[in-house]
Amino acid sequence: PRNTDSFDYANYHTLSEIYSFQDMLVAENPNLVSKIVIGQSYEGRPLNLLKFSTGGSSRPAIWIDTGIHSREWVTQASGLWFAKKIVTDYGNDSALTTILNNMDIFLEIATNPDGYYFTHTSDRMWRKTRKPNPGYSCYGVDPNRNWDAGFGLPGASSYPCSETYHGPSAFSESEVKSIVDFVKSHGNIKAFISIHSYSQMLMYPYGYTTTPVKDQAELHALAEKAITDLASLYGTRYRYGSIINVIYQASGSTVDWTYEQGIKYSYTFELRDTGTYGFLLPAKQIIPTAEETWLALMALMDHTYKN
Ligand code: ING
Ligand code: ZN
Repeated sequence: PRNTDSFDYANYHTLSEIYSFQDMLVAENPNLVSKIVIGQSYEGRPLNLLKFSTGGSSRPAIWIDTGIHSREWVTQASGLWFAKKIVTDYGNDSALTTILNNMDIFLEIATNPDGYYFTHTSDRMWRKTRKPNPGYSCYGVDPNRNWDAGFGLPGASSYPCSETYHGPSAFSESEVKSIVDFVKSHGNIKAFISIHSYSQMLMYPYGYTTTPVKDQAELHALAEKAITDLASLYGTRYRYGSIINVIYQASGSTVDWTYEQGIKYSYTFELRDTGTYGFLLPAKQIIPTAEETWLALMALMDHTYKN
């Protein structure tokens, strides 16, 4: 496509198509969208953020990431749709316009680019990063077990060939460390939303312990509102609650760390479906998935703005 209007949101795209989409969106919307390179992947690919901002400096911000697990293709595809939705709705949808007149949105679509490339070229079911593990013939660390919140506790594996290998140390993966450095240096991120698939769940911390977070009541009520809005479009049913209660014990995960950094509205999604197609969700479900998820994102962002 020559522009983001003719981009095919209803199909899956390669990494290079995602990168060119990002550059097109910036070129078309120079007063709203910019690209920030926060680092590079193990194999040297750029880690790109789209920044949606109408001005100010270090405004309170919302973070959204997709694709930290490379095989979860509906998440990167939804991220592309969200990016276009933001530029389309700004100035037209009053709720989103108000949010963007006061806050910035950061969107990392290809959060694990090496893994995503590998899912297109070698192994569609690749989840982890692509860094070699010294002394082993298997590759990669689980970037959702590599964060310094309960790092290495039960809910991750110390075996390098495991799909949930936590890595040699917290933040060993540049894909993770680059986000950590960005979040810390920004210092004003109010909501952090990390998007996975599949299982249809909306969860908040913790994953590594059954101890409830101090904001449990508020996070639970907001999750219920968000999944109710989501279901209003196509009837898609989500479960919600803390990670450890809703899915399983998981240590070193993204949003446990962001919550412990003081980002109260730390949430993680598992998008469609519940297992019929799993990671291989048919492309015809991309737009409906993105549309319904957007309603939940708006609920989370609107509450963040108002609190
Ligand atoms: N599931 C997640 C995983 O990393 C999860 C579940 C999400 C755990 C968020 C902790 C935090 O195991 C998938 N599908 O990746
Ligand atoms: Zn995942």
